[in-house]
Amino acid sequence: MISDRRSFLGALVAFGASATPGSIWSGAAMAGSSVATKSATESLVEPAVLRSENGVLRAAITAAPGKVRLGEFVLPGLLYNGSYIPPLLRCRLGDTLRIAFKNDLPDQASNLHFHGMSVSPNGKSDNVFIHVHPGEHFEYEVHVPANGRQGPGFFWYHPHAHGLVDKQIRGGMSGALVVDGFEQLFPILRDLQERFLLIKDAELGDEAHLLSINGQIEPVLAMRPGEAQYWRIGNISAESFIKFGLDGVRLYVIATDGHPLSRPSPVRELFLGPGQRTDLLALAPGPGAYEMRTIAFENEAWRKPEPTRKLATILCTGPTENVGSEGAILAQRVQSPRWIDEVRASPIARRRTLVYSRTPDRRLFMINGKVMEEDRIDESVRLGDTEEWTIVNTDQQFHNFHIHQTAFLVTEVDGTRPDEDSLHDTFSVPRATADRPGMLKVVIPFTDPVIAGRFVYHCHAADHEDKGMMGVIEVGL
Ligand SMILES: [Cu+2]
Repeated sequence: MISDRRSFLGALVAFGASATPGSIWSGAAMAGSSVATKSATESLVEPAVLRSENGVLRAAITAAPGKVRLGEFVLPGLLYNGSYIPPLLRCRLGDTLRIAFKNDLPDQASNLHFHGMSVSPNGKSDNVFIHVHPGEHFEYEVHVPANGRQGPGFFWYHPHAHGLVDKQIRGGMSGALVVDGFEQLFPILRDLQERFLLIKDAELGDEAHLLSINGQIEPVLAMRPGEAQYWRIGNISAESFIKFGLDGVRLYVIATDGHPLSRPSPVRELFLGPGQRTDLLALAPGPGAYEMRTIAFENEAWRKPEPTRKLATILCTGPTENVGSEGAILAQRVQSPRWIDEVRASPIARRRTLVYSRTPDRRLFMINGKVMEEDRIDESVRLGDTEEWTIVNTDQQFHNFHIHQTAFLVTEVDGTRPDEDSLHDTFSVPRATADRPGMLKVVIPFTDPVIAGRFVYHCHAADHEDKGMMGVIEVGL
């Protein structure tokens, strides 16, 4: 739309982009304002990695304003260590994360949250009630239990200072966190190339936005014909619900939000709300170029779906590989006990209902009619209990449900019972229709002693969370 293009040019001038207007778009800035850019031919770049050594992951992470270059655009960002894709943190069960966090943002508090981790919410650990003010340091010390519910998997880190989260994640403050060892569950992974696809969404003004993978616009992923690769895809954007699929390449899910399936499960398309991750085996077809594209869907009843757009190109060239035949993939079975089996076998100690709503002017988003207050405890839960929570969405747009320190089992979505083979820590709550609210039912284990304490649950569309759609839970004896 023309108005978008004009304001866009204004933004580009303001932030010093060097592109000339004629070269900025190969496609139009579409209705709904997703922006198509010139096709790139850049190979996908893996994020930089920081690994634990001798049981300790030492990292210094500084939040500060900085410029972000995304394809042809230069934008003002809020960055960790000056990078739109900050270091991927890799540790193992039993390790301690010692992270020196410095807030060099000039005007706003921040902190760190370790999304999806079953670790302590107290003290210097994964404590979202810590506020690190501008100019201040905080030394995080997060112990990853060797023998708790926490297993190997793909998680992420981002700020959680209430009211400021959306702006900071959208500016670039989010990165990947991995607990290594997943290959012990799926031995085939030992032979495969591992790739991270970290999806972010940058704001370009006037609702125009720019989806990227590893900070790249429409990157190229090289595969050999017939090759299997290990893909770890994370939606680490602030608030985007993204449905997408691939031509040609066959996909088999092996984990959701870091939690293993019992066996690889073929999938044709993926729907990842903000905060969700999935681990997949990707099996390349014959030689050729294939596209990863978004799939249009109606996120908000009052807005037309955004048009489909390209996310990446999969380029299959070179000699044929034999490593990843479909038979070898489908023969994989997780032999060790899984947390999901414990959750399924646990009696429901209590049922609760959370009703999501908002004010018509969109200034307040609520759970059970209340906006978040850090000093109020909304739900008190007994350690050791497993509960069933029903999230009722009265709003005609998607929200999602995320709870800190524990995963959950999805048992019902809008009246249908999905055949779930893995746990989640974040899951989309369908929007209301004109006739009835959207509904998600989950079973949540509060069984790991390490999670005792005070933490939060919320919609992970960070704008909604900032505007109140969050509650405080206390798990105790
Ligand atoms: Cu929401």
